Amino acid sequence: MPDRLTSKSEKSPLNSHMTFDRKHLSNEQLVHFYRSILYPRMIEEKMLILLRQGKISKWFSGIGQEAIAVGATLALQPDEWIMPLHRNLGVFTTREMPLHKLFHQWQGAQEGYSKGRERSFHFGNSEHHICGMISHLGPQLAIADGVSLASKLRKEDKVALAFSGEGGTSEGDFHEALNVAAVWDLPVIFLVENNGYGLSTPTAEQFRCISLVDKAKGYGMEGVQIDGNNLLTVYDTIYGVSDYCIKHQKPFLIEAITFRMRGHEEASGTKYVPQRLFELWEQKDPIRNFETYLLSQQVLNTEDMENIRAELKEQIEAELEKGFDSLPVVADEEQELNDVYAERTVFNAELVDNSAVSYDSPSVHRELRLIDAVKEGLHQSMEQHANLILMGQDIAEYGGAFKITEGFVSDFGKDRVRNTPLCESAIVGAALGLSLEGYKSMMEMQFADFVTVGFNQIINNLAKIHYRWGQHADVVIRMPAGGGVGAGPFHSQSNEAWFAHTPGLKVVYPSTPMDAKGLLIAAINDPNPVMYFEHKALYRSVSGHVPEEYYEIEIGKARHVRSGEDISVITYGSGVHWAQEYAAAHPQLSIDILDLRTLLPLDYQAIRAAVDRTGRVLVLHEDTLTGGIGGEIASWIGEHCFGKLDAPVMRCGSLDTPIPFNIELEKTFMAKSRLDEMIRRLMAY
Ligand SMILES: Cc1ncc(C[n+]2csc(CCOP(=O)(O)OP(=O)(O)O)c2C)c(N)n1
Repeated sequence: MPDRLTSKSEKSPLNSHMTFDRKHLSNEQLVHFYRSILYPRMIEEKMLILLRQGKISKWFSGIGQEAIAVGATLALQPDEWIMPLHRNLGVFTTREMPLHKLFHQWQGAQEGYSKGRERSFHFGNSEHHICGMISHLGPQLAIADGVSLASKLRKEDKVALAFSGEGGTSEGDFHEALNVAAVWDLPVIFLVENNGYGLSTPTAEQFRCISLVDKAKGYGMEGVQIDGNNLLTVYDTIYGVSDYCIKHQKPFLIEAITFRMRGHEEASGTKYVPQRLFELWEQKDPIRNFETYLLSQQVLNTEDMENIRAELKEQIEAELEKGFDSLPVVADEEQELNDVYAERTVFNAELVDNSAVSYDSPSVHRELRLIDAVKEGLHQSMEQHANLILMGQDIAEYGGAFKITEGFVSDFGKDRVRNTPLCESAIVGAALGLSLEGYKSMMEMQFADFVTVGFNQIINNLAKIHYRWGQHADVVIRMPAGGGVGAGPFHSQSNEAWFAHTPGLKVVYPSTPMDAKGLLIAAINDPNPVMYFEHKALYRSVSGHVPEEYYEIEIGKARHVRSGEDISVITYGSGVHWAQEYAAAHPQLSIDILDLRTLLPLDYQAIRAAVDRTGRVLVLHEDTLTGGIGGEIASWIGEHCFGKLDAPVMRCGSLDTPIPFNIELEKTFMAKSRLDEMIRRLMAY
């Protein structure tokens, strides 16, 4: 336990009498602290008026809890990351974000931090080292793991701090983030603001432990419960804890006891809270108590305080005047679409020129299995990018479930090839944290099926962050997918369509060894989150030419596999091989095959060309039929190429059932079993 944690006040946080211990803080510092805590309170008081006047839309009040946000921020260095929540205005003001810009943000104005795309505190800013929340409670915690891992890898003396409400501690993300931080010895402070209620739910209906801080022990970390309304206690604790975390390279859990003096948000009221609690906590108001202390220490007198208030009031008015002066939002479709993805700034055109990697004229012919091509692409990427970190279950010494990273630990070391606990959500979150700090990362899902437990981070954090506040997520998630291996409903799914529906992600799905290597390299070079699907049944069954050099296959470009005149099969992954086999077995039919290679973004030009070549299109995929990407492609063709069609676009997908274990059942499930019938129907049309 750090020395600085021994002040008297934190031992009995619920005593209504508040004692302050200034330790070595000078009068100037105390005055600075006073201004820092008063400012968000005065801003909020003003916001409550503006809310009533309909000038802002929603407000989550932090009145009564300011000592936590302000004390914590004062205790950290300005370049240490903080992941605040909806009541933590004090973090934003203490990091000196200009109020007029914050006000633009709250109004949804173009000049705000999220260009009007996000509400209230749901934004971040790397200049201020603040990564704001998404609406979902919990995912912010693991992002702190990631930025902290970055500092640890760089051997920088830094800590990261993530907030949670006591309600948020019930989320699985809380458990995962604390566990990963503990196992990886990351200097992260997890700061729980226990304000008694999660919306209307009191702590008695939220958890059964006596104190949340008791959970620390379960994770193998230290923890302390403090009076969250005592500014100096919060400051001193976090100052000391950050020292401890850095020195010992350990995480730490702090439970700050406080109370929410207003409703969950202004519209939700406080009827469910007994009145006596308000009366009790009124006595513990963090600002009034601090004022009493400053007066008693003769640091300030009442006139000084009045002057400070007047000065802050003037500042707030001036800032709001600027804040109200925003331009009307003019929606520009193109701009909106452009901001979904980060631009690739470091772009080596030579890598995607691909003359050396042509399928037709291989420089030096060398055959690799698809699995070896994935491995080579990953290995060369590790050599190329010193800042690329690999994470996944059993990927270090064991080499991963499919042995793709076998030998990587001896080549690149355990810092960069990291075994993870079984915490998919936290690892995706940590990958985002690494990206905030300029790292690239690749996470291996042991099986694509397990992505469901990391889904929220991918769909809501990685995919949306660039559009929301301009931060890229430089993350590749490798997804060993697909069936045909008799592995049943949870080790065989084709779940690419879940992601192809999510703006902000890129989805690639190679079918050949050459593409597997080139697309993986391209995915790692891309600053956006890329879901990289690799079909398990193709790993060892498909071999092909793979150039030795480091090269890319451009994301978003389909491959014309085979020319034909009768029918175009538009497909990807295993479908490419089914279509090729079918074409070889039916030489009387002239079959044209297009391998999409990327499912998001789709190569519409190549799709149009495939329609033009034959006028008859079958979209084929291993994924189940309903809601598969085939429906999207068929619909696009109907809309844009109707005049070129000689028959309706047809789809061949797998049965709309979970994927069965028994190999005979699986055969019937698979789209391949209906391919002949669908081609005959289409040709007969
Ligand atoms: C995953 C998730 N579930 C539900 C909600 C809806 N919700 C928003 S705030 C809130 C209460 C949160 O309580 P707590 O974590 O104690 O924080 P507090 O609001 O008290 O600061 C709930 C249930 C949400 N935002 N995210």
